[in-house]
Amino acid sequence: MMNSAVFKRTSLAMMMALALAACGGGGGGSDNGGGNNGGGGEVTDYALTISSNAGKTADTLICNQGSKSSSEFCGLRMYQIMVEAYVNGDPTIDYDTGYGPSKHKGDLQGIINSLDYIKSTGVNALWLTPVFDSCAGQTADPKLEATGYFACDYFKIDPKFGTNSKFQELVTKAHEKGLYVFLDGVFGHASTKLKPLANLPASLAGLSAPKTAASVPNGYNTCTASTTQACFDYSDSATLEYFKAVAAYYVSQYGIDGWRLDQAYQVPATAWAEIRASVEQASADRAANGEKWGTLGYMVAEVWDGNQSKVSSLAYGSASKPALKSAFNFPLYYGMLQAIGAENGGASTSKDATSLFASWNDGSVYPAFATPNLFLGNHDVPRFGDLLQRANMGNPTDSSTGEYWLRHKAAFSFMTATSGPITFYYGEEIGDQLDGFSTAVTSNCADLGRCDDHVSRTDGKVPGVTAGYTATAQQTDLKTYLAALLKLRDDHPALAYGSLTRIYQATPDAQVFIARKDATSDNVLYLLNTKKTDAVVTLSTAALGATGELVNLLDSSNTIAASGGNYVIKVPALTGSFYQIN
Ligand SMILES: [Ca+2]
Ligand SMILES: [Ca+2]
Repeated sequence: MMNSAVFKRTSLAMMMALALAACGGGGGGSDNGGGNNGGGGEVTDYALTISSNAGKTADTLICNQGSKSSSEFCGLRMYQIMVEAYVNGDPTIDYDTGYGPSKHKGDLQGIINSLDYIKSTGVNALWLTPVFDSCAGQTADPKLEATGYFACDYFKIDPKFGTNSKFQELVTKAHEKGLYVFLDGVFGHASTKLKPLANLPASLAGLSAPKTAASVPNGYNTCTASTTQACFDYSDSATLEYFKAVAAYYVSQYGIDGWRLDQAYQVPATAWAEIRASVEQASADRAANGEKWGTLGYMVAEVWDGNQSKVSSLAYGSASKPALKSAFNFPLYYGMLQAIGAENGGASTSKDATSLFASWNDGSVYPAFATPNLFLGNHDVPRFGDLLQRANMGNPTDSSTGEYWLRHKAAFSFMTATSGPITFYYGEEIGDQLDGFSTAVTSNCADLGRCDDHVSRTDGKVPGVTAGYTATAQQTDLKTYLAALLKLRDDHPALAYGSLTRIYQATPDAQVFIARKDATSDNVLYLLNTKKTDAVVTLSTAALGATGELVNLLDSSNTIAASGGNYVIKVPALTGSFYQIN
């Protein structure tokens, strides 16, 4: 979770940001690339002519193979909830302290109360940050206890969040609404107050305690024991057996659908292979018993690194020795920030659409089973909205067609067009940000709750559930757009499972990303304009590989027929467009 060795991409385009920052999203732009904007103030649409395509790429990964049957994981649309911050459903149990700006009153009842809202965003899965007992009030850092990332009892739900039966209620009710449930597994480190066998279920009688060590010498494990954490030693087989049992138990007993795995590099890849097998067996046993839920067995690693090779070795293992089959796509996350938003370095670091398919994030080094999970933010990084504000790329007071909201929509559209699982951090659906925060706080940030690595943990905002919260028109518009995108993704296998053929993303202007997605008979053209000027794309039928009519999938009244061997497609500034290829 925190204190990760962050691989941060540095910008090559700091100066470009000044040119980009000058204009609004509504047509007042000066960055039209053609140099023909002098004098009258009229902005000519940016024109591109494309007569050939760049070819099929990255179709070795399992989600890019055009088949829905290749992996159910590819269709996941996850919603991450920071439990301690999200929604206060039970005022008798509150942490009242923690890292970040929320009031630290969140609990399981608050999530149950919010399930209809969560479902309405279009997601089909929940990821809850850790919910196990963290021995509140007993350790050296009470704020850390609230995060859940330092558990003292893996078999007891945190009394500050609810009870074991309340957790079962949450899983059951989420399943009734068609939502998978994933827990957050921290299997490399724990609370200094660890009591691993205190509430051991009868079905696991005889299980030995995992072994802890002051410092774990193995090269894979970056954990060092301290006044706030214990470290698990996987050189002792008891440790592996313990976590195999924990991981399988929540599938068997509660019917969870899998795990998100915190700081996955703290557990050796060989151990992950065995823990994964344990979860897969428990999931298969439920399926054999006729259970509908608790049968997916999805496991996704957090290896916070922009270097694909490190993600590959620490999370995926190798083709001959697979470890985990999915990992968060940090490399492409950084690519999205560069192309559509900004990294946390203060000034704008906007590059161009080439960051969306660069050699450092194109997935080419991963084994074929790899299932990267793309996200736009999480509890450890500033929210996308605050990064936009930091880089002077818009504000939430912008109109719904203003830059702040368009950049959110552009990022959501790119995620929608990317094969494989995707994850939204709570509040992104409404473009949430923290009022009064945009610049990085360097002095006393922990006490202020405004360090970059926890400032995104704002209170959840759920209409009708969160007292005093009413969505603005812009927030409602963004959430409605996201729901439409996610329905599109559900309806069109080309989006979540399709191969990707890159049509254009190069000179003379690299700020428009154009690709087609294909899953047998489902064929979609996706165009993303990362410029602040509308683009008119003249696309040859040869480059697209089709001659039939194009139908805008978000506006069926918008159809485009080829004429003279070309399609002429207008792509508004900072907008992603989807067309059915006929
Ligand atoms: Ca509470
Ligand atoms: Ca802000």
